[in-house]
Amino acid sequence: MTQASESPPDGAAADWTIPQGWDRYTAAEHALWDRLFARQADMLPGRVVPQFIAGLDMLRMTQPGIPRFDELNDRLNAATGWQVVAVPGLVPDDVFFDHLAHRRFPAGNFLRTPDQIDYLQEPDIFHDVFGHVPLLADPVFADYMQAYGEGGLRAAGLGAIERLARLYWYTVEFGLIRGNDGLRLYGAGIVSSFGESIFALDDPSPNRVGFDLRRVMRTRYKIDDYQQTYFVIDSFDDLLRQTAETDFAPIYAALAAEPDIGTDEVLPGDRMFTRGTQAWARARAGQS
Ligand code: HBI
Ligand code: FE
Repeated sequence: MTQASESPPDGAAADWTIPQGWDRYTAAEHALWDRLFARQADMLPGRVVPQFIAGLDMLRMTQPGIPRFDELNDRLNAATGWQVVAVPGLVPDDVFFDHLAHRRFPAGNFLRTPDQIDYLQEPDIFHDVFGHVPLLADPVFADYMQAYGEGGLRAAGLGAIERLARLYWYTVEFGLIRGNDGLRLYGAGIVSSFGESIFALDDPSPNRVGFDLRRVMRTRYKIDDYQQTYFVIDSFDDLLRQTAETDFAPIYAALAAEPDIGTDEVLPGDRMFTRGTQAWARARAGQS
């Protein structure tokens, strides 16, 4: 992911947090949030994991306008002990992990501009709050996110942050989950994107592969296009069990001897849900 500079900008606390500054959002920004919200909320039922919709309802995120973090936090804290804190943008890895380990989710306080409605690189408040926060109201996913932060702090000491960044990417940001009636979305990078919410589930291009911790930690990722491979978990319980109850140090040591796996590669041991055509990625490559 993008590197952030090492010391907090002017006006930010030592842990990089800033006030949300809710009063500064303009009417046009509230209207843009509502437009983004309506577009996703209309499409996601039947496509997203049910816990996501339950979280939107429980946190009253269905009310119009950009949410106030203080109100959101009253409900979120009651549900799982998590809270949302405002940050100016990407924060350094160790700062990010420390917040998660303490059940604080750092969210950008700014909203994208209308010309960035479908894509922007820095995580804004729509991605961070609409995409990430609903699942923080789910007790099992909430524990996974804390365990991820704790694992990140340990990984930093072992020089293995890139391994954990891949795990985050392919679960928290771009994960798919098995439902009773087919695959469902849960990754925040997908559910906050109109195009990828369709692509990740319905397009014949990408591979959809059963989640395997070591496999995921060896797999590179793309940050500037739809994913070429999505990994499918069985349940949040299973994800939590495979990570929180695993000692990563010996895995990092073993993986050091193994080559990285390309973004579109399929391995003999992969549990395939879909073998993708990669037509999308090939067409993109042909354009440039
Ligand atoms: N900072 N604000 C913010 N949001 C992120 O998702 C984020 C970050 N800093 C580091 C980071 N993510 C990743 O590099 C880690 O997940 C590895
Ligand atoms: Fe994110």
